[in-house]
Amino acid sequence: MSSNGTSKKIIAIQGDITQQGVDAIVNAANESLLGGGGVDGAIHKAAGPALLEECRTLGGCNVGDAKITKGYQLPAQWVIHTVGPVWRGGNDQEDQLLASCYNRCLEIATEKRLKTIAFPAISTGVYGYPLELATPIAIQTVKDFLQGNTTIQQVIFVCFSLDSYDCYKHFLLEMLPEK
Ligand code: AR6
Repeated sequence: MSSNGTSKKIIAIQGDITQQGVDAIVNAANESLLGGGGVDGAIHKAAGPALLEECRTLGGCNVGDAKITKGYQLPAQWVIHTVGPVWRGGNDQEDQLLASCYNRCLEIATEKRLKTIAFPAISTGVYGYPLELATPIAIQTVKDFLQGNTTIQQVIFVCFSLDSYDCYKHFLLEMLPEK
């Protein structure tokens, strides 16, 4: 499932983000940056203990912000750790904070002159953000960012479940109809 409105590509796949051979994968972390469950646990397990050692030097991360580390044993060269908002019903700036996560990751990737980046569905697991509300924010934020000045050529949304893949397919068709 892909869209090619410009030469920069946005695609969704179903898979495991730890297997992606891109320049950077994004981790849906927590404010401590010291690991956890979900995609965070999977990334730390696949990267090996050196990732946690580097994360310990970062001093945590605020909600809506991001920090970069090396990828260690991952096929990806870099990991960009971001902290999504916990869903509290929608009146606690969740949408702005979620958009900020995507923007900060893309800014950091651009500063490093990276070309390819893979995102998980930030906040839609343990943090409880409804997938059908989070997905259009993810797509719109990436689409807007790619219209500006960036080295990024390809953004991959890596969907762990079939449900999330179906959701991304639906919104990509609706929001990026030029295919
Ligand atoms: N590849 C891609 N996506 C995955 C993978 C994977 N290997 N594993 C899970 N997902 P979550 P959050 C999907 O809970 O909601 C952690 O404990 C998952 O299906 O990982 O931002 C952190 O330390 C879901 O769609 O992250 C924090 O404490 C998406 O990744 C907290 O969870 C995000 O689910 C962050 O919660």
